Amino acid sequence: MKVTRRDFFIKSSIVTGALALDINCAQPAAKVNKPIVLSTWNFGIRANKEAWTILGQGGKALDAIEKGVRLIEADPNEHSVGYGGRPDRDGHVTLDACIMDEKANIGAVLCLEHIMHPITVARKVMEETPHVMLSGEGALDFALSQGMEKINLLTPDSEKAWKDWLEKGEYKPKVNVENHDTIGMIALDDQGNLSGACTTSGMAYKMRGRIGDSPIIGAGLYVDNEVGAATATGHGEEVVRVVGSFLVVELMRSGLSPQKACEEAVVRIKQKFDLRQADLKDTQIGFIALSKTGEYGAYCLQKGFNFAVQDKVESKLIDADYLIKT
Ligand code: SD4
Repeated sequence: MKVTRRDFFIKSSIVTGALALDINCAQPAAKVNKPIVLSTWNFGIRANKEAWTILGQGGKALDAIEKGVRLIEADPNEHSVGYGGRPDRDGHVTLDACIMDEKANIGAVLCLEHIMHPITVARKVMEETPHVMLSGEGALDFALSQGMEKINLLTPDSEKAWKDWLEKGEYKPKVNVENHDTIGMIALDDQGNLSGACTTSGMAYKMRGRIGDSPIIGAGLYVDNEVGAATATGHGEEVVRVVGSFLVVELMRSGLSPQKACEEAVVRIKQKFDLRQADLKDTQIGFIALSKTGEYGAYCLQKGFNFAVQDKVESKLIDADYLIKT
């Protein structure tokens, strides 16, 4: 049979197409490290273990992160989250939290008092209301309407520390120094879905009504199920200024690894200090990030921030690398 020039082109393009298809099929699928969970600070080890009771059974990241951070919220010996948290300078323990799932559902509570588990109230805001944020009295009323108990969050320990602080009453919030650590947790489940939670009592002895980054979606936490998730800890005002967690996720979207994205976000924060000629000596900011493939990274402004990772292989605490080395 005579092969015309036209036939030749059709046949060769089919072959080329098939080859391209073959090449695509031959590409090994990117290995996904899942499930995996990351949390800020030392208590992240315990929180991750708690989350793993769900993640390790093939459960949902959303359920795992809520369960994981609740453990720390309920611990009176952790003075930076939930029950036993340091109060504001007038003695009120006010809590901030937010949650985000793989479908971009979000919920947050700001300046919530008297409730043990702000993260659960945030989840209820997400699932039971047409809104995404509730604050103060309204958040408390809502929590009570959901059957949550009204309690005193100021433990004797925290009350004593506050009264000691009042003797000087010097209003100079120092983040790392006052050991004021938020728990941010991000996880990738067996189904390949990401979710995150962030919960805190905020900066110790803050002004009444002060809100940091932690309950602000985009600042304290961000999840994009196509790309990755990030969460922040440290001096909230500085994280809000660059919409930190959203920035990290967007940098990942543009091709940076989770590690490089966290580094770039911290550099961006330092640039804003420089712009204002502000002193960053007593400031700490840390980010952790997790990609859709289970790759992770972390970075902070200065020495002292660590984070916990748990996957199928191990559970470990890692000291994050930092920007200011002098
Ligand atoms: C805040 N980002 O309220 C929180 C505090 C914190 O480590 O994370 N400290 O600004």
